[in-house]
Amino acid sequence: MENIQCFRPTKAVIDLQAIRDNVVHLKNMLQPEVQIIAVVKANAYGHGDIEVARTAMEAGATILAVATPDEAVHMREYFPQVGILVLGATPISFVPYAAANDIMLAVFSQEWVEQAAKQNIDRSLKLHIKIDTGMGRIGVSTRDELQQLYDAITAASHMLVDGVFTHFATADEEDTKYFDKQVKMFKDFLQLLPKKPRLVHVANTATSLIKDASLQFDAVRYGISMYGLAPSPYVETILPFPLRPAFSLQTELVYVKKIKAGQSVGYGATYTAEEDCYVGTLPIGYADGMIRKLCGQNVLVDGKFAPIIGRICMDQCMILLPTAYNIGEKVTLIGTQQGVTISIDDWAGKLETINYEVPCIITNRVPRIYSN
Ligand code: PMH
Repeated sequence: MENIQCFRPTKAVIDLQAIRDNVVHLKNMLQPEVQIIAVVKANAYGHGDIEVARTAMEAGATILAVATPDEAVHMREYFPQVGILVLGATPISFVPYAAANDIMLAVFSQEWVEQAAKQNIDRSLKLHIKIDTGMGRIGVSTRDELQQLYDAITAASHMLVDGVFTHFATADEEDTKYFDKQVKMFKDFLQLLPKKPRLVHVANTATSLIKDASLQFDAVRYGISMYGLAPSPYVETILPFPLRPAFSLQTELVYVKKIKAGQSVGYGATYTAEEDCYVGTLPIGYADGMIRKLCGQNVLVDGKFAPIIGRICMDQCMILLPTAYNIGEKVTLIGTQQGVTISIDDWAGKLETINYEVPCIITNRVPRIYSN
């Protein structure tokens, strides 16, 4: 895809080579026959789903996972051949499209299967049974439910148990008690299936990076590590190889002025200069996902830290400059300038959240620009 034209200098620059390198490293950790499911839901964690999917597949991924039917349709338009799995719940109304377009669906309800079986479909629907081993989100959680679900699928013509999977709640933590319980339950449930489906998959990034290789089964589902981020501070300390973050956020100074001691900046006049200083205005605000909680966060100008001052506006915010700079000076909000880095993890700390959330909250108004 061509990089789109944008006039405002605010952009998220996505380093596709970083994603390629991350996937290649991840692939090297796997047994040769294990497939990579690239988790590209939520616009590839805010990075841009089509470009990330293409890059991940060039580097060795063979299946794409999304969260919703609509995301699956979007993927199918760009990738007519590749396996696409919907990880979340799917309404019955999507079943005909899924069958006709070879979309794999997560399934966890016998009633859903019975309803789906009544749909007019002429090609086999590939279903992945979701077992809830402790995440408490979606999935069958008793042996009876599993048995009934399995029987309902095999009784229906045009339906296939293509896969079985679960998701771990604490794979990124040092304490393995809860994780081990989930593993045991999954393995026990797997034994109940009369026939092993084509794709058994349980591992997310943390499971694959720091747990037993036997949990790779037939495929692993890589999300956060593809994007070059660690799933938790604990996993960060024991990464088997360095990850390369792909997401950076860039803009430019659109206005610079000198203010006098005592002058204030922004809504509510919450910042008042203690001495004469230079203030820069950036064309990015909370409508771009830079929410007001980021007040005080540093950005980089000329390789130097400059804090956001005053309240962040909808489309703009102000920074305290170390000295006078020209309009057009490059500003890095996330990324590296002259060897100095502000990371997604820095933002996550400031926002009191996890790194996963940060690129996801940068809204679509910020164009994603790709570098190779
Ligand atoms: N598999 C499932 C079912 C997931 O929901 C996710 C991430 C992954 C794999 C990939 O995990 P990773 O990014 O840690 O590698 N899902 C979510 C979520 O729902 N909220 O945060 C991450």
